[in-house]
Amino acid sequence: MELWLSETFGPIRQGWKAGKLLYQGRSAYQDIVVVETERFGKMLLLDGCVMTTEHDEFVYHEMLTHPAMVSHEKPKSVCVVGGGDGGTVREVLRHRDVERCVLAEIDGEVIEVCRKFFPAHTSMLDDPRVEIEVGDGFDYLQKHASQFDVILSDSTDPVGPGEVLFTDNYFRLAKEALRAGGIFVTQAHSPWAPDSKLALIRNKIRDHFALAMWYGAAIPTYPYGWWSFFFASDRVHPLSSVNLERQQHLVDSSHYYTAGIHDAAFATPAFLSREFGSLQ
Ligand code: SPD
Repeated sequence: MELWLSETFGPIRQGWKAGKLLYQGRSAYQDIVVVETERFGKMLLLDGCVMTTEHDEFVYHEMLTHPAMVSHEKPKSVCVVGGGDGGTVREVLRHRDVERCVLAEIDGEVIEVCRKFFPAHTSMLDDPRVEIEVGDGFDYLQKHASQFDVILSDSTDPVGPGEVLFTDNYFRLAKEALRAGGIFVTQAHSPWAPDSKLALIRNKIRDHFALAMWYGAAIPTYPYGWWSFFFASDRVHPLSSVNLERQQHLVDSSHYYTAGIHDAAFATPAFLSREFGSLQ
């Protein structure tokens, strides 16, 4: 008998041939499931939404992290909001300038489950530069004004515990938690989603930052296989501020991120510009 696992995302359903159910539990915030899949290895789902898999995680984690990190002149202090699986922290620590990386994750059980089932994701969580803050990322930023060079919002989607991380107040706090010249990046849904919140997210970010640029990446296990991010800053432009030497060093050991991918990711397909207006 074949077992299939699926995620329903509005009017579409994506499925994966599944194997063993490795973990199923309920934390104070959400349902946590880890399951074997044939093509993507172990998969983590929170409240039924795919968060990460062993075999395609590098796309999302590299693309959430590196465009901002190579564009900042010296990213010493970084905060990852959400991201309890550890993949984003691992990518942040590939940058030699980083002295401090705070992981502000609301659900400590996600971190523990991932430590057990996703050792490659969590491999850098015990690095001395990492501070793990189990608690509300929103509250954390509120208490830490002007501390970070880069803030990466590695949230769930804008429903449930992740909803607050797409509000106007959250974007304001992110801005206030940055030092001058800082960069904020958030994941931002699929551009194909019929209820796509791209314009809403862009507008809210632009209320607080001079620049909010959309970029995309192909992520096979996320709904529609194509995902969005916003790069926000007051003075750093991702296409003219890249440190080429640091970028090349990174590319040598990346699985997805390259100089070409960096530039191409910021190109907006015509239908998106027509539907949403300027995303750049
Ligand atoms: N629809 C899935 C979006 C998930 C974004 N965050 C994933 C966490 C991986 N570190």
